[in-house]
Amino acid sequence: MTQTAIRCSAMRGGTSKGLVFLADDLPADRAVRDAVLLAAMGSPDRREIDGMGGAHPLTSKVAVVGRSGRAEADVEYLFLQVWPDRPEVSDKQNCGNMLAAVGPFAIEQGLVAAKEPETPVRIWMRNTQTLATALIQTPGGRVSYEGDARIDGVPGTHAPIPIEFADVAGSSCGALLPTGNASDVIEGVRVTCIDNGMPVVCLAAADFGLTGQESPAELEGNAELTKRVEAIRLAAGPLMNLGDVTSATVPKMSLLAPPARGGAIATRTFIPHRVHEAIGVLGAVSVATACVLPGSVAHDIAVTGSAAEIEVEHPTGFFTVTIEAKVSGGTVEVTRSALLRTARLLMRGEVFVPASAMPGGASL
Ligand code: NQM
Repeated sequence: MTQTAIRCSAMRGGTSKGLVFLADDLPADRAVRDAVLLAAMGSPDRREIDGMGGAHPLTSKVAVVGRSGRAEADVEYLFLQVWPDRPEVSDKQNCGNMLAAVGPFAIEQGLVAAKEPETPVRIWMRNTQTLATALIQTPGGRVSYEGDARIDGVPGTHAPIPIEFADVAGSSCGALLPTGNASDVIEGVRVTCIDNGMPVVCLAAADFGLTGQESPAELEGNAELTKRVEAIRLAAGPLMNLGDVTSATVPKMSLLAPPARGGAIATRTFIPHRVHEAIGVLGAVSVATACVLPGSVAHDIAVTGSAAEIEVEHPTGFFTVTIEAKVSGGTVEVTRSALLRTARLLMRGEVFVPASAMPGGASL
């Protein structure tokens, strides 16, 4: 069969993995682009056997990177979630994990000149129209992936990639608290709807008869639970200014419980149908923000001191979020959030899609 070759890199970004493309290498037409990405990943198919996708939302991701014309940014990053088992590509959410791969990719591809010994890369996140700055290790003017930074959910250690967000509150929902309340009752359950970079519905695990220490497989296998959580999600969507979220990957649904391992709060997060083996980056930022918000479901459960670091417990460890916030009365204003990720270039080359998926592409 005649196939079309498209340049791309396979990268791990944080606890996620996917393909990273230069914007110019993909079709400009959105429908054609999506058909190409579905073919590249092997979707729709639960196993994504005929493509590069990893058969799980966390390993079926795409980042599209190009130069930015904005004064405040070096590059632009569009995140696309390729559903493994549905012929759908969604740009309705951001991804802070794949974001970690963007800086190294931009330097490797010559979009940003490396400095000595590290290079800040200012990234305009197109999904949420917000800015992140990632600091990439570039000793000798080359990206270094080696180092002693460890993030839970990834074996071994790698070069640290600290990432800072200036102001991501309300980036998808229009407000940090899109319903205007620190807590609401939806489908009879008390919830906190919050968006500090990722729309998240915070729920108390105890309200579902859970400890919050269950494994992702246990939670996914609990049909009654998944039905209730999805009913709350569908009702929360319009209340969070997200409209009908039936086929959207947001909001994320985070079941919260008191910390069990010395952190601030325990989480189990539906993203939104599979349960995350860890927690998403901006998802963790939203949960951490809820922890310091008086009157929220998270605030009532969390054990937080006065330190700016919030240790979010998840199924495979901890996610530490640094939050600088002004809490006054019942509101919170987050002035800065920061966290640590790592990333690695896994493969660079060409991905092949059937020529029928990309009419006019260079064929083999
Ligand atoms: O919340 C998973 C991930 C994510 C998204 C998800 C993410 C984020 O772990 O910023 O990173 O919640 O869909 O990659």
